[in-house]
Amino acid sequence: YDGSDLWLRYEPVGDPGLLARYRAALGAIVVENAGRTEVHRHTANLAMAPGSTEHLVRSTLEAARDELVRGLGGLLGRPVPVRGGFPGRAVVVGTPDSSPLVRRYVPARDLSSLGDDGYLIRSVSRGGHSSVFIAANTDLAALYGTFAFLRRLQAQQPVTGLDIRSVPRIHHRHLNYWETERLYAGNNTAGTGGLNGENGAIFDFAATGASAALNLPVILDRYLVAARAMASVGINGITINNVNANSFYLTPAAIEQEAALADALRPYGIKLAVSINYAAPTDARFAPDTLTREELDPYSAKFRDWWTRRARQLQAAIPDFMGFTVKANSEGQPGPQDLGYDHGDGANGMAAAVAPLGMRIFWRTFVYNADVDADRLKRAYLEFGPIDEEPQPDGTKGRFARNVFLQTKNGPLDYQAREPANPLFGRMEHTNQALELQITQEYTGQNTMLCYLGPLWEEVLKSDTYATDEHGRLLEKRLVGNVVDGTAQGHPDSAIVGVANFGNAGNLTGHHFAQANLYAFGRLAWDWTLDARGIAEDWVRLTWSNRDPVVRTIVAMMMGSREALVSYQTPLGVAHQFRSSDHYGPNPAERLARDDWSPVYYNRADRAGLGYDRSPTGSGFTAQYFPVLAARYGDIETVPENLLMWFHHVPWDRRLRSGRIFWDELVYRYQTGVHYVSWMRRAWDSLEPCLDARRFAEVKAKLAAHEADAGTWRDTCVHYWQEFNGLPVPTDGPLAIEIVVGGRRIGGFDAGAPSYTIPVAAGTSP
Ligand code: BDP
Repeated sequence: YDGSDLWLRYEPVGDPGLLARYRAALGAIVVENAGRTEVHRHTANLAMAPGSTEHLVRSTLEAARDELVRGLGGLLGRPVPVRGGFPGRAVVVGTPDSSPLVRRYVPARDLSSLGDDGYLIRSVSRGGHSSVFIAANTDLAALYGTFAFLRRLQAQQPVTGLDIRSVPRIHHRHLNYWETERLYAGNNTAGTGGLNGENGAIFDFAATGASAALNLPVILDRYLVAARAMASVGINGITINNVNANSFYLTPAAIEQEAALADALRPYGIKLAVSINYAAPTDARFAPDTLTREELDPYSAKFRDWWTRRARQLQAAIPDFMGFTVKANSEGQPGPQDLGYDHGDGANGMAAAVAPLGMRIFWRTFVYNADVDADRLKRAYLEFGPIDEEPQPDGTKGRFARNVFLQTKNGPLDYQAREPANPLFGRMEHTNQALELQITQEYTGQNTMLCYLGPLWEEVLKSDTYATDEHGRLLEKRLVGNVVDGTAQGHPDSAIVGVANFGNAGNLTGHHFAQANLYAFGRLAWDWTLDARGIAEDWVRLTWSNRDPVVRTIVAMMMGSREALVSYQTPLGVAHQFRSSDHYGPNPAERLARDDWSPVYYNRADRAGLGYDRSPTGSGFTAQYFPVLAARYGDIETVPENLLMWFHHVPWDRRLRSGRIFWDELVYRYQTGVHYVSWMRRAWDSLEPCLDARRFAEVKAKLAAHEADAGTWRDTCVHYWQEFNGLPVPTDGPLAIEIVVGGRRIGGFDAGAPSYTIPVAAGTSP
């Protein structure tokens, strides 16, 4: 088995008793009126590659029916027939609109609170037989319910006596697809061509040529696996190109291909958006419809009309096109500031251009400029905060238009393995905010290291902003997740975005365990209150095995993996020590032309100590947080140790909570991280008899490289710090590693004293 079906494997149920029960309960599939909507407009461009096991479906209900045929057939080890009528012992899928059975057996009031995306799964008895109803208000939600039901069987949970209801907390659950730029995920060079040498991307566009059919059919089967995987966890949109945007994606040749892609993804509820360059109107490819640089004025009719025309073209080909993602005045990209305007002017100009078409603008807040403020982290709030506060003529506050989302990375720096939450969350009261997480492992081991990001995201989503009202009183329900889902500030619209890791590798993500990050993102996007451990367990059962010892071991490996990575790469809050060429290996000594791209800028190593002082006596960045956090982070006595160097320059001999001095503690952390990887390698080896040969061997090979590279991180960093402090490296006693989640020990290994604990998902709150 090569991993190419991700978690949609549908392996036959191994336990004979359970198999018999499933077979007895699930005798037929009933999806009334499955073929009634025709959703393909560009079908001429779509065809499967010869020998593909995927096939095109025409409607969402057809996708649900086919998934049940595939899933139940696989799990039950024999075909389950599709039937009309009401045969009993059936799985019935539909909406009141599509299905007379749903109208008859599911009371309308039970559906009324499900919204457009929620579903219910319930057992219904009739004539001595029980059937399972998967019902919703829309076909898409019925598809979500179908996947959730199949997940139950995959994880060997009961399928009788069901009464399940699930509604997502966040409306827009999107991926941003950037692998075209640096290929961190599963890529090899055996692509079929692709735009500008962007081999390795899953969406493989032909740069030239009249026919949109040029590359699509060859890889359509892979798109459909990706589409099913996305839909199975509720992802409902994707921005298909890099944020450092190439305007090709707005040209007619590209739009024709995007339309074909949109058609293939539409039955699965995945809508398209495109990243744009603010100065696209000046691009010669649009001649004679081009503007001059001076005409990029966001208030001018010329500028707005240009974008309206582009949006119209897209909408004509893709009726449900979502809008644009914009990286402006960030890392050299053009933007409204080039003409003396601010982000509010620029975002609103574009928003006005697309609002009549029902589209949105996702405007990124990833801005920094160390020439203006010495501390790069301060820039985003300085640029966006005042616009959010600005009084409006109608008496309200905040200038950003309603159809603008500000898209903000979880931390104030750049997708590091640990960051405090971005201070923009909680402070931007009057603006729609989308949380942007990085699924692809740019800074977390890329395609080589096993790093489960669930704990990182859980930590962020459950971080308290400690927001206060105008009297300084703490407000209720102000976790980052509450801000993102709109409940904290009463925003009706909400969004979360994951920068995704599909490539053209057979298993789509390169490292088999990178699939877990995609899965976890989707599950958390649906319900951010879930815990990362439970998600990991689900994923392991769906992807690897249902045998309890195997599940326990793999979950334990995953749950400690991120904390281990933090330990051997950037322990105790030192950030961004990556070599600039690839963001994979270490280079703490690197000094680049730009200060704020340089590891030395972040580590500030000197004879006195290590770390960046952002306290009131340093850069003062801590003041951007609400008072509780500002005080906690600003004081070296109270800052959480896992963020120590994020906020303070720490003396080498400072005594830490373990009783060790800072230098010794630092070295122990590096050691611990490497030891953990060695333990993961041994734990994996112990699973050989229980796992399929190919994937076992592939992960084994990755873990060997992982272990070596973790050692390189430790050695490079420790030796470099030593050049400043001249202190001896403390002897490496054997370590006992415990993996503790939420106070509960879930695994670890004992190699003798001194004992050492990796606090998993301990969070940055106390
Ligand atoms: C950085 C990446 C760069 C992205 C940038 C961004 O290295 O490729 O363009 O983030 O988010 O981490 O815009």
